[in-house]
Amino acid sequence: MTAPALNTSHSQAIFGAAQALMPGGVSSPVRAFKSVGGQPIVFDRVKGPYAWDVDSNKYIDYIGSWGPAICGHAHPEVIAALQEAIEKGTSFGAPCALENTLAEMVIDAVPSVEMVRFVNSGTEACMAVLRLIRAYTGRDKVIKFEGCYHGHADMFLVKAGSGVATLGLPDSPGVPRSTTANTLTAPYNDLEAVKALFAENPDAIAGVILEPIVGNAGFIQPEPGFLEGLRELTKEHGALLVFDEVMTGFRISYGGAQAHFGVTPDLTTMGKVIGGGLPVGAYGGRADIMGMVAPAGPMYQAGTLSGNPLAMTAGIKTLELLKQPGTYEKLTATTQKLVAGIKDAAQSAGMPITAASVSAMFGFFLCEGPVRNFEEAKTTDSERFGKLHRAMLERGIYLAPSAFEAGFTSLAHSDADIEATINAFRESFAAVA
Ligand code: HOZ
Repeated sequence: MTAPALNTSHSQAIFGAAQALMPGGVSSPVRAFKSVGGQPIVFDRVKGPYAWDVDSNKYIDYIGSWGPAICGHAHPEVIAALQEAIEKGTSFGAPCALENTLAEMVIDAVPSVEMVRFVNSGTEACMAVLRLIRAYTGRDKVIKFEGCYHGHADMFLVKAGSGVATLGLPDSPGVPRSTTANTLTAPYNDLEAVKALFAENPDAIAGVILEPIVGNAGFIQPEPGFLEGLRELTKEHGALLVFDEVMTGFRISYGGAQAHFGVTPDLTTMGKVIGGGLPVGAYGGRADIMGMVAPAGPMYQAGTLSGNPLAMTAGIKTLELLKQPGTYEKLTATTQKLVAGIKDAAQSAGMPITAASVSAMFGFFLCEGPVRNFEEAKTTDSERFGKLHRAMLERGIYLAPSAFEAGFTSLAHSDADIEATINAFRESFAAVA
């Protein structure tokens, strides 16, 4: 069925004007729609599972601000808590009791976390955790995986996922070779490659960092034994294991991917959900390692807005909502229904697909699969994905504008929303087949 024409004239005018004001017209690359063609829509407001653009078009949103909106956008309880908190000020630059509350909640929930430091973004958390593992072990090298994204700090911009993968960029200019000389890479799900790196670099590797479920090269799950193998290997070589749970923290389960898989790293980075939609990141882990962080120890890291009362308030309220019984069962059922519908719709249109979900995180690739690493992810039909993305947008569905980003559902997505989305997939797959 042909979709009604989408009028995005106001979006186009605003994005046009933005070109002269901000590089590429955006504050972060993927949202510019470069890899899917067409122009981005400009948002006006969000509520529950929906987003409205400046032309008053309504979309069912599967990005959720790239993860934070797990309870639905602008949840009334989060908004009410923020309204109360804002009366007391927006930033103290001094200790506040709310930090203790959120820290206790994170420590209670996440198996690896005995102490935590709040920062303002996932990038900041990963940057700091790398300094920390180097400080603690006295070693310089780190292993990361191809297609994993740990923010845009220099030493992680090697075979990185997210926008780097979306735009097909080589490793970024401006990053000195000397900075990335200590960043070693391996294919995801390849324990033998990691073993080889440890053998080639005896007593030199500070740690291994990974997304325990990849969300920045599309959605890729760890194969059975992979996380366990990394846990053993790091222990054996006196290196630290770091889970980057910026996407998966409080999304895969209340205790994150580490609770879901039963593998406890030494350190964890977080972001997105723990900020309830405000800018927050955090890193935490074993108390003896966290004791290295200034002012308890010598490893320096600081931030003027870190632990600010608004971000803490939104995070606390969001975690309180997530802690209610049945939350993750509901998220899982919603997402499984969506993914089953996507698969069925693609198959009915005779299109190759591989799709999966865990809890409120999902993804699909337009290829036969299986997809176990970034090389295999790249076999997805990106050109057709671009057309599919446009067809879905015309039918009121807002998907990540990249074949290499995961999708996110929320507690606010109803059965009717999922059914409407599956119908849109049916029509869109047929339209682009
Ligand atoms: N790095 C985020 C996606 N994994 C944000 C993308 C954007 O807003 O451009």
